[in-house]
Amino acid sequence: MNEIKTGRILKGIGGFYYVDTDIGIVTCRARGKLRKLGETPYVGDSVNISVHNDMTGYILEINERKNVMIRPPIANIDMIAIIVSKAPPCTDTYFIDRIAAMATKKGIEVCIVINKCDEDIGQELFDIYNSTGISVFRVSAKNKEGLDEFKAHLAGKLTALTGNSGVGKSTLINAVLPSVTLQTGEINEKIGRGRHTTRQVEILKASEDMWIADTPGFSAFDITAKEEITKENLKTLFPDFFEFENDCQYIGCSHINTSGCAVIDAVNRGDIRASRYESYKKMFSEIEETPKYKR
Ligand SMILES: Nc1nc2c(ncn2[C@@H]2O[C@H](COP(=O)(O)OP(=O)(O)OP(=O)(O)O)[C@@H](O)[C@H]2O)c(=O)[nH]1
Ligand SMILES: [Mg+2]
Ligand SMILES: [Zn+2]
Repeated sequence: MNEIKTGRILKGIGGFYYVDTDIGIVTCRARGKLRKLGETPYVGDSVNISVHNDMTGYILEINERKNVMIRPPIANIDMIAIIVSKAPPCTDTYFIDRIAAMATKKGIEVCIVINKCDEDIGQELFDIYNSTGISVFRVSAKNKEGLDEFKAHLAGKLTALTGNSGVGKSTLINAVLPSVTLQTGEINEKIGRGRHTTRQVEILKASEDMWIADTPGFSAFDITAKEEITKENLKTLFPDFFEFENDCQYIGCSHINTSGCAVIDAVNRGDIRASRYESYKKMFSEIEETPKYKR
């Protein structure tokens, strides 16, 4: 007898999908009809499946997605945790700001985790992002320090970890979930970068309402909200500008080279961090140069 169940895809390997249901993990293939429709199940998808007695089954349909990322492929994320570090491989603020803006465009909550605080507490990064209203945590995944506050923030969500290779995403998950042993990689000492140890996205279930996804390093991570970001709406993705922009002289001020711009004044006073404004300008000119973003 086949039973119909709904569950979440935790992992997909070689045409098999591991679906978490209330009767356990079911190993599924996608039904031929889905493939014909060109529908690819993603990790994170909520799916309806038909289960056999031996806990194998078929994915019948993919339920509507809240959001979806293409590289790495993952759906229905509640939060993106950007893992950063001031110790090698040092994270560039522009990368952080791009991910934060794109996630915000998709309506996905963002938090920032400064890892490797045993080597460098990342004071500058902490100050910059604390001033944006984004939640910032400081941890050492290696020494298992500072984890409680971050863990509390994960409750009730599917959180995808992202960040440049070698920043410690997999080490952090191993520290947060003692039952898990993900593979981690050394930093290449010559170039000070990670080695892209994690190659696939995988969701780990921390508890009944807490899910964490390990993902490959940042270079493979693109958020498809790109094409929805325009010169007009870009500033709405920088919450640290909000309290100043009502005082701009021009309605609809783009905060680029305009006189009477209260955002530029705030940058000059140090009330908005220079690196944040630099990222804004860089994204703005990227949009100008590419009238229609392509994937
Ligand atoms: N000093 C220090 N080293 C750490 C910390 N966390 C991770 N590392 C080290 O950083 C290196 C990379 O860690 P990973 O967890 O593999 O990094 P990752 O972000 O998963 O990298 P990719 O899978 O390549 O994207 C390893 O040598 C870890 O031991 C930390 O808190 N402090
Ligand atoms: Mg990894
Ligand atoms: Zn302005």
